[in-house]
Amino acid sequence: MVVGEFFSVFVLCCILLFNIGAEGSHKVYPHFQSLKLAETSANVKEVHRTGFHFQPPENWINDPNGPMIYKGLYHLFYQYNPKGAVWGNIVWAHSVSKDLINWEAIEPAIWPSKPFDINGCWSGSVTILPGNRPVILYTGLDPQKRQVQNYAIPKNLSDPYLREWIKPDNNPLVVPGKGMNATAFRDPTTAWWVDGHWKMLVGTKRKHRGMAVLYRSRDFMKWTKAQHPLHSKEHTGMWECPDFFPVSLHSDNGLDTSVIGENVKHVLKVSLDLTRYDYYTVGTYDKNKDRYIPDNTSVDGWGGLRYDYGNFYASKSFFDDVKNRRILWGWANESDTAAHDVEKGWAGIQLIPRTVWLDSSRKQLVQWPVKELETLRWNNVQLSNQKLTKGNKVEIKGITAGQADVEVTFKIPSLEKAEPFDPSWVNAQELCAQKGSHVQGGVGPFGLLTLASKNLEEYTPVFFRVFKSKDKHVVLMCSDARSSSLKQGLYKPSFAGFVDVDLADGKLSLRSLIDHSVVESFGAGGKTCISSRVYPILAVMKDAHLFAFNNGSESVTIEKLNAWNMVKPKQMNN
Ligand SMILES: *[C@@H]1O[C@H](CO)[C@@H](O)[C@H](O)[C@H]1NC(C)=O
Ligand SMILES: *[C@@H]1O[C@H](CO)[C@@H](O)[C@H](O)[C@H]1NC(C)=O
Ligand SMILES: *[C@@H]1O[C@H](CO)[C@@H](O)[C@H](O)[C@H]1NC(C)=O
Ligand SMILES: *[C@@H]1O[C@H](CO)[C@@H](O)[C@H](O)[C@H]1NC(C)=O
Ligand SMILES: *[C@H]1O[C@@H](CO)[C@H](O)[C@@H](O)[C@@H]1NC(C)=O
Repeated sequence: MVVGEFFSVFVLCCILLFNIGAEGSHKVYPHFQSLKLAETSANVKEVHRTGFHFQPPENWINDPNGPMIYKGLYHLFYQYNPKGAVWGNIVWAHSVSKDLINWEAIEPAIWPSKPFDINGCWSGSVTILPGNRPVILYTGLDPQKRQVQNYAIPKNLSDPYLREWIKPDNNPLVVPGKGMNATAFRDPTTAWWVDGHWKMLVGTKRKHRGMAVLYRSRDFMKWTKAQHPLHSKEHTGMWECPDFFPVSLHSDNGLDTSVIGENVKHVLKVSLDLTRYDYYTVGTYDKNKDRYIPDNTSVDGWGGLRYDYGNFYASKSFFDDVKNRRILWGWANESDTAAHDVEKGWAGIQLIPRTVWLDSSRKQLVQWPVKELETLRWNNVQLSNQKLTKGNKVEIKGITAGQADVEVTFKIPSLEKAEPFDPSWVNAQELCAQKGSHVQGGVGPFGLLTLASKNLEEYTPVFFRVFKSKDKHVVLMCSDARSSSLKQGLYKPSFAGFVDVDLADGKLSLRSLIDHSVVESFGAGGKTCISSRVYPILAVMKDAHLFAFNNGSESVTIEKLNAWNMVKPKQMNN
């Protein structure tokens, strides 16, 4: 197809775009689903392509599925359209890795082929059964487009790559029961084993009440629905991709999903289709009543804690029993139009896998990029004891600022000048929109200007601002995309979250992973995380710059800053 033809088709598509509710929450672009542009300029395709994030060579991806470690290899499956850069034709693509960083793509694991998944193979999880036998639970769409829960097993357990999967004919294992909404019943969790039963969750809703329904089985084959959901919450809408796992009270180590007892708390995460963010609570699992009760320190629903206050959805965790850690994968979509995705030929990335554990406050989780990421660091640049007075900025030179890992600790000599906090400011994103990096404050804004053009025509500031409320300080963290690109028509939110941190030592740390079109940031050692997708047109490749800045009247000091170039992984699916 010549480019001219493409554009006339494209105009037509724009007029015809429509959204079928029953297809989950992805807009359906039937005309784009199988469309590949023969001639895509290398520039369009490559300038915003990530270097060290997980991304297949082309096409659409969404939810990470069934992550696990098996015989020394990490496996990641993910929702993938083999035919185009918009959602559709979804299969379970499959990649393996020795280190979570260098990935090798192998053939898809499952695709629609049997009555119980003929209309779709949607998200799910892996459970490792005794005897080291992984089994996939996933949502299939049957001939009536009902969402049913199926299983698949490896054909050859001696193959560490688990290349081939069998979908036995006794599927589906679970169908939507009487009174359940068959088009809102999906994403089975990893099952856990307690008191002689396997238990697993499926996300659903009843009217506007979101819920995680619980199923029990003795043999993993015959499943019975429990009378009550494990948990539900009114007015939250459809719960997608529930994830339920224990965290240790006494250590940062991860735990197998079946661990239960005195020394653990449980975490329930749900992806709220209505807001498209991942929320979690910390709470208690009562195994006898099969109920989960969030702690009174965790807000339940969409005012609650989020894994990431930016672009991060449909996440899934797994227990790595070799390194004793729980690892979390999350998907970030594009912030660009579907038409531009088609032009680029790709859409969606997986964010860097994160180790998660319970914070010592026991009120929230902490997340940090897996240690293996550091093997890509190269060419370290350092700064220390650099004072930044109001309006000052300092450029971090000597690294490729378009693809970098930067860690900085700021020292705040005094909190006296902190601006008063208005208790009505409950929405961090709105507050960040009001008080961006150019709105000078008392303590802050200070932080990094990532993916910045030389004269700041474009930049994505990631920064803190400290307020004083009645009895404590309130710390706001922003990753503000509003000035990220001169290009029109992009989604440029002022993503932000609050950071529950003790400022007694006067220190605040920030780490940002910068990778051409993504800035993934970890505030205060991973207490608050924010990921933004941005598409600068000036601040690209060699023309991207990185600065540290302060725009508060209180001076702050860069106690220590380390930045590294990031080399491309040796293998990245291509
Ligand atoms: C199973 O996998 C192992 C290891 O890759 C291989 O040696 C063996 O030939 C496979 N068996 C079959 C039946 O394919
Ligand atoms: C079932 O869920 C679908 C998808 O969210 C929704 O469009 C439909 O209204 C729901 N049906 C009922 C009876 O609630
Ligand atoms: C929250 O729960 C704890 C026990 O877990 C209790 O000691 C505390 O009083 C509760 N706080 C509120 C505000 O209900
Ligand atoms: C700092 O504030 C000044 C005054 O509003 C503004 O011109 C400048 O752009 C700000 N710096 C950043 C990095 O936003
Ligand atoms: C990612 O894209 C933006 C812009 O189109 C939407 O606003 C988000 O809802 C969407 N996020 C997800 C998880 O689909």
